[in-house]
Amino acid sequence: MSQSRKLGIAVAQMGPVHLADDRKSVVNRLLDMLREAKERRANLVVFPELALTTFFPRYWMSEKEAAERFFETAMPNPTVQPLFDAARQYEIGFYLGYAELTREGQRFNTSILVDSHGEIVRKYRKIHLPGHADHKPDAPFQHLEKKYFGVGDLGFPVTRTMGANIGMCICNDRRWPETWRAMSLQSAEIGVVGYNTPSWNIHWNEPPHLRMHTHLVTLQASAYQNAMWIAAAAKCGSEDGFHMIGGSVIVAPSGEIAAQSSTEEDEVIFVNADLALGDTFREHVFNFAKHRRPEHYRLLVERTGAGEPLP
Ligand code: CDT
Repeated sequence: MSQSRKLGIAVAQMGPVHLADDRKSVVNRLLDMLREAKERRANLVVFPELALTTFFPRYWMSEKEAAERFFETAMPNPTVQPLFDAARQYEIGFYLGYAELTREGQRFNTSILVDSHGEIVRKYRKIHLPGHADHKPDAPFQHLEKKYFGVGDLGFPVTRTMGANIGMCICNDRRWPETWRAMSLQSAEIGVVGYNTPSWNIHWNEPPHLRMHTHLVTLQASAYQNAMWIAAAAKCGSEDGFHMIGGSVIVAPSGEIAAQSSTEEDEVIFVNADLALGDTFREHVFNFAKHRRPEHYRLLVERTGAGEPLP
């Protein structure tokens, strides 16, 4: 067993953000949790996807209206600056999801990694965008990520910062094995992810009782198969009557859940994680250099949809 390498990981789950809640009150909630994470000796705190607003892709509106109401044109900006100041003051890094409007007018579902000096060290733009772009007037709510966001153009980044190799993804990305393998091939020791997962899946037949199951089974298998810690932060509970699952977790490289939220409110969970726990798996069962056979994986990049069996 290698020498232990500790990183204090906190996940700051958020309860609902309603349409009427302003960004300032949301940032105050994030600040409270950042301080609590620091008190619990965290080096890094993970906030959810689209943390500054309600999960607005459930509502039909024009792209222009969405951009004006829900997107950030700069990061940091005066409203979120206190988070960056607190990161520097308390020497704690954070992951934060938000809707990004670029100077060129592109819209992305984005997350940033901020280090313990309060500096943005990496940006990620969500690649696997679920849902639809058309209006579904008969559905109880929409899932319009394909309307409001472009597909991310920054790959799955892994950054060496705060003593760890940290990979980023967002929500639906966590259900795809390619996401985590792209990180582990860059020697990620921890992957961080924020999510908003509606409890009712209106677009295919996954009943509410499976929503938590598929969320957890995905994260646990991905942590194990890629020998990495995974820290996942929900925004959850009932936003203006639309319920989303909680289940924020910190998963060890063994696939075991090391911490899990127990509410659907703002809640901090914490693990003093030993990054060296992944070494055993990386050196043996998942020693990639020794055991992977990429010459037999060509279909993974040649095909998008499933096709005929190979002859
Ligand atoms: N935000 C997000 O990506 N949510 C999806 C729900 C998709 S249901 C159309 C998720 O995978 O949790």
